[in-house]
Amino acid sequence: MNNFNIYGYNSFASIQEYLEDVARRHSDIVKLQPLGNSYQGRTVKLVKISKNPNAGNPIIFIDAGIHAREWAAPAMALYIIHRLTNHPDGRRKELEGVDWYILPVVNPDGYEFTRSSKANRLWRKTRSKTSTNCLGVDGNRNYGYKWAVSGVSKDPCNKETYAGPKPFSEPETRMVRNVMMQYGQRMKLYVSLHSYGQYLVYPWGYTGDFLPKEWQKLDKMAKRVSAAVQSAGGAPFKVLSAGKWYAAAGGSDDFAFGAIGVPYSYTMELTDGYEFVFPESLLRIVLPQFYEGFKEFGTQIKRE
Ligand code: ING
Ligand code: ZN
Repeated sequence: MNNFNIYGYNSFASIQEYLEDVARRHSDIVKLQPLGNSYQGRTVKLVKISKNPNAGNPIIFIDAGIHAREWAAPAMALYIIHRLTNHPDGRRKELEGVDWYILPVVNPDGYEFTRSSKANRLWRKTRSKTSTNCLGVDGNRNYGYKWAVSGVSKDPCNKETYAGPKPFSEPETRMVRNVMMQYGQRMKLYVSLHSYGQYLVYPWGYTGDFLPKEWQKLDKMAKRVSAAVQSAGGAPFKVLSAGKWYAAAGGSDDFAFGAIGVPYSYTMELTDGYEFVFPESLLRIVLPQFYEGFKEFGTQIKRE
C-alpha cells in the first residue's frame, strides 16, 4: 500500500486507497458504499463489515473526522476496520451477530486543509462558503435535532461553533443523516469519534438540565467500555451526559438518539495530554487500548 500506515496519520487519498484495498482483499465481508461528495467534491465512503449481510443483525455505526483537526479519530476508525478484518485466528468473533458500519472521515475537505500547512493545523469546521468573508460550518452543531438552541454561534466567521445557515446545510452532515435514516431501524449503537480529553458522553448534548429516561443504561455501558480500555493499560474515560459537561445543540449523537431512535449513542473524545496534536509515534500504543473498548461495545450490544 502506497505510504499507508495503520499507526500513522494518512492523507485522504491514501485512506481511500486503503479502503479500496481492504474491500478487495476481504470481499467476503467488506462492502464500500459511496455516500456522496463533500463540498469540495471528495467521495465519502461507508465501510460495511458483515459476515452475513442478510441476517438483519444489529448495526454498530461509528463515524470519525467531522472535526478536521481531531486526527486521532480517523486513525482510530481505520484501526477498527483493520482489526475487524485481520483477526489473528481467523474467527473474527467481533463479527458474530453484529454488523459494523464505519465512516472514517466525515469531513475530508477540513481534514486535508489541516494537513496542508502548519498554519491550518487547528481548523475544525467544514470548508463550505457560507458568507462573503468566512468559510466553514461546525458539523457537530449542524444536525437537525434541537438545532441551535444552545452552545452555538450564529456568526459564519466564528471558527469553532458556527451552526450553519440551517440544519443539515452541509453535504457532510447530510451524508451521515442519510446513513442513519437508511439503517436506523437496525442501528443499536452509534459512536462519533472525536478528540481530545478521554470523555465518553451520551445524550443529551443540547441541555444539561435533565437526562434521557434511559440514562442509566447509557451510563452503564459507557463505564464497562471505559473499564475495558483501562484493563488494556489505557486511561479511563470520564462518563457523563454531554450537556452536563457543556451544553451544545446540533450534535450527531443527539440526532441519532432523539430523531432516529438509536438506543445507545455516544461521543467519544480520544486521548489526553496533547490536545489536538497527538503524537503519531504514540498511536501504536493507544489504538490497541481503545480497540478493547470497541470489543466491549460489541459484546454489550450482542447481549441487548
Ligand atoms: N467536542 C464535542 C463538540 O462538538 C460535545 C463534543 C458536543 C460536547 C456537544 C458537549 C456537547 O464540541 C469536540 N471535541 O469536538
Ligand atoms: Zn470534535
